[in-house]
Amino acid sequence: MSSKSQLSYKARASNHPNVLAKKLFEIAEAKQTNVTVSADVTTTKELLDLADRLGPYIAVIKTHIDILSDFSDETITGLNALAAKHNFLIFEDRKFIDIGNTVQKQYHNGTLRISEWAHIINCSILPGEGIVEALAQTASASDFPYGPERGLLILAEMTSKGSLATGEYTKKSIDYARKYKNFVTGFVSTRALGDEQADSSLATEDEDFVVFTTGVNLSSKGDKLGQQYQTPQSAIGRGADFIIAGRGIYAAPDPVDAAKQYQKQGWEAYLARIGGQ
Ligand code: 5BU
Repeated sequence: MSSKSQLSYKARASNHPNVLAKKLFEIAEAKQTNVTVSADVTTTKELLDLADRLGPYIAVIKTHIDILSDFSDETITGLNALAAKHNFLIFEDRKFIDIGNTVQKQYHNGTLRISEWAHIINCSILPGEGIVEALAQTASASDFPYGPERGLLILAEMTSKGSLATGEYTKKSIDYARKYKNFVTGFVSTRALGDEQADSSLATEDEDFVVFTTGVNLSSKGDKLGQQYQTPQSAIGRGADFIIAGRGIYAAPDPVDAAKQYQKQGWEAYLARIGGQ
């Protein structure tokens, strides 16, 4: 577990060098929630409706914007307005995985204009270091107005059965995060990632990557397509700073009630981890 996992969100926000990590911890502290809802619905109306109803209980909304059947300017305007209204960040789970030149075009402009509205994006490092460098370059371009409010999570591990994001791949994820730490806010992983044979010469004393863990569900152990679940307690005990739940919340009989339940359990597990500071 990272040495910073035992600290409060407030302490970690206080002088975090990564602007987006600081913002995430500030939101978690202010709203007393570490829940990210994975809003995997397929129309703009459903997405905005969920974002508005669940907004008070979540820190982040995670989207798969390409599954919407009716994506338009209205989707972006609506999401942005709700993010401001409820003080949450938007994470587009696009999982970029291509050569640098292509991902720059997929991230910026294009039909989905992801760089305009998604505070957080993620990528696989399967293509090598260039993908991280390319995305960081786009976000720091002098004509890109949102630069400081953008961050990248490296997909260091996956929750699905038989995932190949392990071993050397995970170690390299740590190396690249360290090398591009201004833009890399943290990881999507099933646990906090320590040194484990990554290149420790790249580590700094103030290193504090944010860990997002998907596959969190209170009532199921998995699905029929290889998804594997753990509870909020287990994810946070293993080092998750933010827990991501999809069907456990949006497909519950009452999504608001479910969001409140994940918020409560996630927050209690966090308090237990930091020892009630
Ligand atoms: P679920 O309904 O809670 O199973 O949804 C999980 C979400 O997290 C879904 O949007 C996936 O695409 C996403 N996900 C995941 O399940 N596992 C992973 O390792 C990663 C993302 Br990365």
